[in-house]
Amino acid sequence: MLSLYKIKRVKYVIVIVVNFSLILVLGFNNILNFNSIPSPNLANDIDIDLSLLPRENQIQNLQMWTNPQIEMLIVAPPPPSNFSSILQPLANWKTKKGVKTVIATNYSAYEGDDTQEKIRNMIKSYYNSDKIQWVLLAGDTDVIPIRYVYNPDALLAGESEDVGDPYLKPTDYYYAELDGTWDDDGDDKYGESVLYNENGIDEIEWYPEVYVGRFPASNDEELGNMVNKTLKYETNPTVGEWMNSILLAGVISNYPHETKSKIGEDEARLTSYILSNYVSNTMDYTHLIQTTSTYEPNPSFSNISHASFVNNINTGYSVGMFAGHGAPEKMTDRAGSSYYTTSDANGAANSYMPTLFYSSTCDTNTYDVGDGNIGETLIKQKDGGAIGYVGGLRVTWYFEEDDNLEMLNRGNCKLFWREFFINESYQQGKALFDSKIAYLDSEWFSRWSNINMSLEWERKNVLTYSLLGDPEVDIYTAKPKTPQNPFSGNIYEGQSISMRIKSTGDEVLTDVKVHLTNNSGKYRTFHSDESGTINILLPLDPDTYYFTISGHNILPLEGAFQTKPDMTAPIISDNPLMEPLSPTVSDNICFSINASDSESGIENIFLLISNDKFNTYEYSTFTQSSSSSSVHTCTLNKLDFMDYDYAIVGFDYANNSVLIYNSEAFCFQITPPVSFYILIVANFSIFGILGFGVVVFVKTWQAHSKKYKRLEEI
Ligand SMILES: [Ca+2]
Ligand SMILES: [Ca+2]
Ligand SMILES: [Ca+2]
Ligand SMILES: [Ca+2]
Repeated sequence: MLSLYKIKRVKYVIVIVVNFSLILVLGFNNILNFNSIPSPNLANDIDIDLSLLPRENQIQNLQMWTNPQIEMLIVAPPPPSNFSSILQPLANWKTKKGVKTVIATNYSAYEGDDTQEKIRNMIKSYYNSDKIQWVLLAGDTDVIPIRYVYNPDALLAGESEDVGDPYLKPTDYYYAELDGTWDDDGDDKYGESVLYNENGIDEIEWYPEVYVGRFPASNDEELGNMVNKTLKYETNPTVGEWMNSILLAGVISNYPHETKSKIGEDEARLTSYILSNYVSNTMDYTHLIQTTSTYEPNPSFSNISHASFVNNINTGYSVGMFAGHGAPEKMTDRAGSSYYTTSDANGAANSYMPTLFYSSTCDTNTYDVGDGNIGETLIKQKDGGAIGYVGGLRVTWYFEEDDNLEMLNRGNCKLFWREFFINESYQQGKALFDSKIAYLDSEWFSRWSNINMSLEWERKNVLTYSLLGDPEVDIYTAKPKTPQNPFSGNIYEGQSISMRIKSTGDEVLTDVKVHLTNNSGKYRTFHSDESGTINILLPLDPDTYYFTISGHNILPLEGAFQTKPDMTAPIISDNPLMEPLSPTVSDNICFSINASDSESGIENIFLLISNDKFNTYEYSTFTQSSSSSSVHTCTLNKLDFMDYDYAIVGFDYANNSVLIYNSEAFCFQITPPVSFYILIVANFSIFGILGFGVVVFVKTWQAHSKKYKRLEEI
């Protein structure tokens, strides 16, 4: 009982102390409120440390301008080969448009059991340091060797290859898939599946890291032709309807009587699907097919003949495909009729209208065995033929009754065009390798537990379809537009530019990139967002910049502009509006000002607010009310009742600043709410005149406590 009483006394003491301190604090505040202490800084040029204000990170911006990553690697043979000097104009152009490109010839300096491994380790090293995206192998397989992997697909299927070794198959996929060991058990059999690797692991990881293509040149002239054709295609193409055209050809793979279901294998089903689902109205098309009696073709088509197919290719198409059978020197149907041959490729008359061609067949791209295959012949044509060729280096596979067009050849081909048209992977290497990823991730594998990458034909199809041509080339799907120069008028150092680039026909260009560089090592590429908006933040210091604007279906535009110095601080109105004029604790307070900077532009405007004459302050940022307006607003959430001073600080992007302050006008007071006075009055009435009040209060409290106590005891 005694101890309980003592505790209660401690409580009374706490209650008293709290009440006194409340009165003291409130009272002191009252004195401050109503008897304004003269500020030590009465002048308008107050001294405030602005270094804490969050600013545009110029150091980070400079970093992004001065440390461009390599995006493309061209692998070329070392001197005395002339290849790297022949490739230099292509590397220069890629770099100029913002794809920083390096020609690498010193692969022999890298680790590796053979040249292929050294080249791959060099690619890996660039990938690890710069996350390169594009790899162009510059040379035929006698110059830049291809990797042969253990892949006895045809043997296991009871078939045979038309060319080459029955066990070892060529693939440039080795240079794209950089994670796998490719020879985990070190038995010199590369790319073994879980069934052949000694440790039961797949030596290939399957997902590619980089997009790989090859210029199959064996001499300077061939390489020069491929470089020049690619440069012309990208920088100065012959503009015409061909750029808006696709040619699709599909023939019979099996007659009805050859199949279990007695339904034939019509590749026209594949071409029709691609046409209906992916091409739709985006391009003009020519659809040439041969069909069995069991297939009713749709949509519109013409019957294919050797002459019609060759003539169409010769008139010029941006993209084209053939699905059927193939051999190194011909594309055929089941009966063996040829629709295109190496001889036709040699006579390709589509000068300055080179095609990205996809051959969903066997063997038309056997560039490691001689040079007479169709793919190599088309890509080597001086002005016409192919800008890119995707085809198999060896036998490829399809399954009958592939209703979903998802297995092996049909899945590969369908997904290539899906990537190209639907996912807008118009760069030919991206379309091919992204389609391989899409195939590996497709339902075909997830639906069936026995369909996986231990199957040699699945491995074969992913490995053998290869790209001849520059993987980075952006393929036309329409007549390209010419951009207007967006860098007219005065441009200032450090300027923040938000632009949408328009064509000469005044349409906004949405798939566009702007590359800027100068002679003092600045280098940066800006990509448009979906609306076509590009946001550029220029570095400080006046300089001359060279720009290149490029993109999908855009003719590149090059030019230069000078940035001017910005020595002028932003202009900010000295009569900010404050609403409400007499704020209370329950008001949000809105400030608005007029602010502009006609050089580099307004970077940030801050409202600084202080209740101790700027010994300390808090800040809030103004936002522009609309992109075309000079009005900027800043809203403060409810404040405690106190006296406040405020100031406004504005920065432009060139680091000029202005401080707006007026010691007489830039202050306001938030008066206590009515409830505050009631509280004080209540406290005073409880305490009365100090000691007496305390006694009364304590006694009252004590009496109540006893009552409660008694209640508890009952
Ligand atoms: Ca091995
Ligand atoms: Ca990988
Ligand atoms: Ca060759
Ligand atoms: Ca300025």
